[in-house]
Amino acid sequence: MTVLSLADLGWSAFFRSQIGQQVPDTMLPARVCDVHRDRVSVKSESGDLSLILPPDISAGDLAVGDWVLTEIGSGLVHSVLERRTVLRRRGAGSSVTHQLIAANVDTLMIVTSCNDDFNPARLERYLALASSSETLPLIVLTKADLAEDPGDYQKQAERLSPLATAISIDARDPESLELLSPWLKRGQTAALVGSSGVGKSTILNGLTGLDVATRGIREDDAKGRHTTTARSLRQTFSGGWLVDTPGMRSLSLSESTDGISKVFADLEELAAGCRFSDCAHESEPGCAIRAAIDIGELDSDRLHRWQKLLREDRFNTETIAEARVRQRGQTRFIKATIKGKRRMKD
Ligand SMILES: Nc1nc2c(ncn2[C@@H]2O[C@H](COP(=O)(O)OP(=O)(O)OP(=O)(O)O)[C@@H](O)[C@H]2O)c(=O)[nH]1
Ligand SMILES: [Mg+2]
Ligand SMILES: [Zn+2]
Repeated sequence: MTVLSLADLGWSAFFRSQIGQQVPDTMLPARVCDVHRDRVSVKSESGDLSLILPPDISAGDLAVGDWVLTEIGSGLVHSVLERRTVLRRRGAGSSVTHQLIAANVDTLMIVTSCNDDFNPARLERYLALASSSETLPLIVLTKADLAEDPGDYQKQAERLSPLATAISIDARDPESLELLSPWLKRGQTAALVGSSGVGKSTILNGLTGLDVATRGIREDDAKGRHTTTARSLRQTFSGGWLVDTPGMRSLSLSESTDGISKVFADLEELAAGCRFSDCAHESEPGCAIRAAIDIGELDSDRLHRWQKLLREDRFNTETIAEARVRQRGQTRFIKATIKGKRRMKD
């Protein structure tokens, strides 16, 4: 087994500054590669370890890519270091909690295919996620080998935002995968996100030499079969780190207003020129957005996608805030009842 240095693992001054000038002799920093129910597998300068979670840290508090400290010989996670970046999404269904996707990621590789999976509204969501989590977005268009004109998908993707760079590849071809290596230099971390069946694990296998399971998509609608079920962090041939994730059915945003602003910077700029500051861009006089649509400079679909994301973000942010208040209220209520009962007994 090759011995990895802290720098190889992605360590930087940001993490060192949290524990003083030098790592204490008794402590070992380690990077989380897999999160299990009661333990994490990590990589460190002393090799691979499996660390048990102490009672005050639950699996949901940890993400792949996290840096933890362990007291040498204890076999336990001692503490989690503050994250430089964190990717999270709103939990599925009616849940009002956040789910961690990965931590300390430099590049968000937004994977979609040159087929029916390609969807501007979904890409904009991922771009907003990249922006609000301060990771660099890279749109990776797979299955270029099956498309008549992959360049067209690339152009459509890059038109979505001033932040977007798009690359089209055949994920099964090692030469094509080389195009991703500038984002995976020694110690750099990228996360693969996107729908099921777009080729995330195929990319991981090609760049790491691993052989994790991949599976064909349904012929009729290009949908995948949710082959990958857990997140993992693995080292690439080029010395970078790649997070593979299970395909997401949907990405629900909350507390991402900043991210949405950046992805739709052009629309925000236009809206600043509307006569009314609360213009809804419908039929108000002096609306700069409608004017841009009328002369064909702006696509009305893009306006609707922007408004929809803003509404959703506002709603989800409010529900999360309300739930926090509600939870606080509930705790107080339970305590009050317990006290009340005691008093009755006295
Ligand atoms: N022709 C072609 N097939 C590809 C390409 N990328 C992936 N595939 C195939 O697409 C299918 C799905 O790939 P996976 O790598 O399992 O997709 P995934 O994104 O990991 O899917 P989940 O784990 O379900 O989220 C497999 O049969 C791959 O061989 C590509 O660029 N070209
Ligand atoms: Mg997979
Ligand atoms: Zn307007």
